[in-house]
Amino acid sequence: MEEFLFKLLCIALLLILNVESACVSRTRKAWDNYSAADKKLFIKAITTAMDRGFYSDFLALHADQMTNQQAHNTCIFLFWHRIFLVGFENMLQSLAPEYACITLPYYDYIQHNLDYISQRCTDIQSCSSILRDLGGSSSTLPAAPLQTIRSYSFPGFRCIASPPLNHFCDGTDCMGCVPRGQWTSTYFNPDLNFNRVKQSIFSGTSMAMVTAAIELSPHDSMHDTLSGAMANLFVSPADPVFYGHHATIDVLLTIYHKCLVDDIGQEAAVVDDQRVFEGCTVGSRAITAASRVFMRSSRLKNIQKFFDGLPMQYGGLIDATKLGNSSYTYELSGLLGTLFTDCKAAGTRQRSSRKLTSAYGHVVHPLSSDDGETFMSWRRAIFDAAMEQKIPNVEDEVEKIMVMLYEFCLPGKVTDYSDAFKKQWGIARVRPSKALLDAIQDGTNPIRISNWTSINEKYYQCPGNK
Ligand SMILES: *[C@@H]1O[C@H](CO)[C@@H](O)[C@H](O)[C@H]1NC(C)=O
Ligand SMILES: *[C@@H]1O[C@H](CO)[C@@H](O)[C@H](O)[C@H]1NC(C)=O
Ligand SMILES: *[C@@H]1O[C@H](CO)[C@@H](O)[C@H](O)[C@H]1NC(C)=O
Ligand SMILES: [Cu+2]
Repeated sequence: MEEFLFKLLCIALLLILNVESACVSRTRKAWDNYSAADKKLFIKAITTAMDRGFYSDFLALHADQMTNQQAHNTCIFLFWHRIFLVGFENMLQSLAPEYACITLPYYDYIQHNLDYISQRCTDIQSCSSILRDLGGSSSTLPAAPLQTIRSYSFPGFRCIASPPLNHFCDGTDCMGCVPRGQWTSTYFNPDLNFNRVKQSIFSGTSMAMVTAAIELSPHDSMHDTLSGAMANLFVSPADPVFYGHHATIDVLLTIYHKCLVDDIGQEAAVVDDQRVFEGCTVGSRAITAASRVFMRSSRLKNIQKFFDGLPMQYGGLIDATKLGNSSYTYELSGLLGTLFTDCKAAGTRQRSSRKLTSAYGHVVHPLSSDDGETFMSWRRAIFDAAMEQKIPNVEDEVEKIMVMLYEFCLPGKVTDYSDAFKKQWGIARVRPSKALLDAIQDGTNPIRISNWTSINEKYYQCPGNK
C-alpha cells in the first residue's frame, strides 16, 4: 500500500514537473497559423523582453561591428542567425512560466506573394497579418521622437509607436517607437516569390553558394522592402519583424538540408561534405565547422545563459532537430510545405520522391488552395511549352515570366535596391529580379517560351508584356 502511494506520488510529481519545465515539442509556426491567444501571448512576451532589457541585449549583439561582420556576407550567415534566433527564443521562454512554450513565428511571405499575384491583397501590409499585428506602419508618436538607434539615424522615416514598439528601448534609452517604412504603399517584388526562393535553395552546388543566394534573395530583398530600421544591417533586430523574417530564412535552410539528406542520406550529411558545410575566411580569420560561434558584445554576459546547452561550433548547427534541449521543428503548409516535401520537383512535371521522404519530425501539409493550384498549373503550362519548344533551363524562364507579371500586372514595380542600402549591406549587384527585368527588356536575355503571354492571360488574365 505504502509502495503504491509512493508510486502515485512520483507519477503526480513527474506530471507536474513535465508541465512546468518541458513543452511537448518546440514547433515554430507561421504567424498566419497563430490563434488570437497565441498572438497576444507572443506580443506580451516581446513587450516583457523589451521592459527587462534582454531585447536590446540581443540587438547590441547583432549590432557589434565584429560580430556583424562575421554574421553577414559569409559562409556561416545562416548558422550564425540560427543560433541567434534560438538564443532569443530561449530568452522569451525564460521570462515567465506562461511563456515557457513560446516559439518564434515565421513570416510566410512566400505564401503572401501567392496572395499578392492572386490579387487577394495589394501592399505588403494588407498581404501580411504579421505586419499589421506587430503594429503596422501608421501609428506615430505625436511628439517628434528621438530617431537614433545605436547612433544610426533614420531621417525621413516615421517612428511607429503602436504595441509592442511602444516598449522599445535601446539600453536605458527608451524611444518607445521604431522607424518603419510606409508599408501600405510598399509592394512585394519577385525576389520573394516561390520561383526565386526555389532557385536560391536548389541552384547552388555547394553550401557557400546556397548561403550566398539565400542571403541575397529573399533575405536582403526583404530587409530592403520593409525599410526603416529593418533596412539597417546592424540594428534591424530593433524591429520584432526581424525575428519573423529570419525564422523564414531559417525555414529555407531547413528545407535545403532536408532535401540534401533525402538525396545523399543521413550518414553522408556530415560537415566534411561541402554541400552541408563550407568554410571561408573572414578578415584574416579562417572559419571551419569546428570554429566557435563568434559573439562579442559588452552586454553578452546578460544573455550568455540563453545559449547554454547549444552546440557552440558552426558545424553543430546544421540540423535544427539536433540541437540538444533547444531542438526545434517547423510546421509548414502551402508553398513552403510543397517545397519541403517535393524539393527540386516542386512545381514541375517531374515526379517527386514524396513516398520515400520523411518529415524528420517537422509537421508538413501540402499545398491545397485554389490559388496554389492556379499557380502550379501556370508553372506546369510553362514546363509543357518549354518541352514542346525544346527549351532548357525552364526554371529561368518561369522566373523571367513572373518578373514581367510583377512589373506589368500588379500594383508594384520591379526596382533595384537603393545605393545606400547596397553600400551598407555589401551588395555589389543589381537586385536579381531587376537584373532579369532589364535583361529581358534590353534583349540580352529574352523570354524564350514563344506563347508566354497567352499562358499569363490564361492563368492570370493579364499578358505581362504591357
Ligand atoms: C495555416 O493557415 C493557412 C491559411 O492562412 C491554411 O491554409 C493552412 O492550412 C494552415 N496550416 C496549418 C498547418 O494549419
Ligand atoms: C539546456 O540544458 C542546459 C544544460 O543542462 C541548461 O543550462 C539550459 O538552461 C537548458 N536550456 C533549455 C532551453 O532548456
Ligand atoms: C503554348 O504553346 C504550347 C506549344 O508550344 C501549347 O501546347 C500550349 O497550349 C500553349 N499555351 C497557351 C496558353 O496558349
Ligand atoms: Cu543579421
